[in-house]
Amino acid sequence: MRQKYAVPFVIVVGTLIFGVLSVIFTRYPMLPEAASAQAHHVDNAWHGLLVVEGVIYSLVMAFIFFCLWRFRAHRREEQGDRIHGSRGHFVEAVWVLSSVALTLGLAALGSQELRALIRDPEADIDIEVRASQFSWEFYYPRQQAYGSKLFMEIGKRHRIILTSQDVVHSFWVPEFRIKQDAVPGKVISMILTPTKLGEYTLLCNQLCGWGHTDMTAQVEVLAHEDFDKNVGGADSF
Ligand SMILES: [Cu+2]
Repeated sequence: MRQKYAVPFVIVVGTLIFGVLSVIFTRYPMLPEAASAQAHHVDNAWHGLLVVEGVIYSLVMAFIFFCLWRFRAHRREEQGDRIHGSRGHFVEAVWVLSSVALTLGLAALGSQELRALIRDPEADIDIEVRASQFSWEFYYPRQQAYGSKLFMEIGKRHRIILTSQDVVHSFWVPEFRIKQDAVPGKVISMILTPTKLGEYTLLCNQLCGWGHTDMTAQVEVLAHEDFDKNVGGADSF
């Protein structure tokens, strides 16, 4: 295959590879179901990144296949054709400038979604979440109730007020997407709005000691009446 076929080859084979990747990622999504109002901001950034990475990966792989074929060793030769010279400065300039543009573009996309996530700090329900090696405790100041299971009300904005008693932990419910570290000596808040009823698992997502993998808690998203029943009446649950 001649060198002049490099560009059409890379475009055609790259498109094929990207097509296959798109089918795989669409049929087997990597993210669990989204169950919070904030999730789509994270998903937008994730999918944007995935598309950009998919395009670059496909083009690079297609170019590698072209080079493997074009510069292979022929019979009785120990080495394939040597590459004499290159487009030098032009190729380098294109590579550097497109990398800078890509990095800035992705940073802009990420910061736009991040700004949308932290824009409105108003909340309907406050929950103090205390992390310690290796358990979680939840306290509802308005109801003066506490417990080891996190109850949330569907459609309401919850202010999760995170503290840690010892080392750095991290609050993460994969279906809600947002992850926030709990840092000793600091009070850190984030807003979560669950949008689907059901049970989920809260994981600690920061290696915090021997019991780290067991540092989980049940999360239940309830309708208004059930939430009041579970949190309102009792001092602890
Ligand atoms: Cu941990």
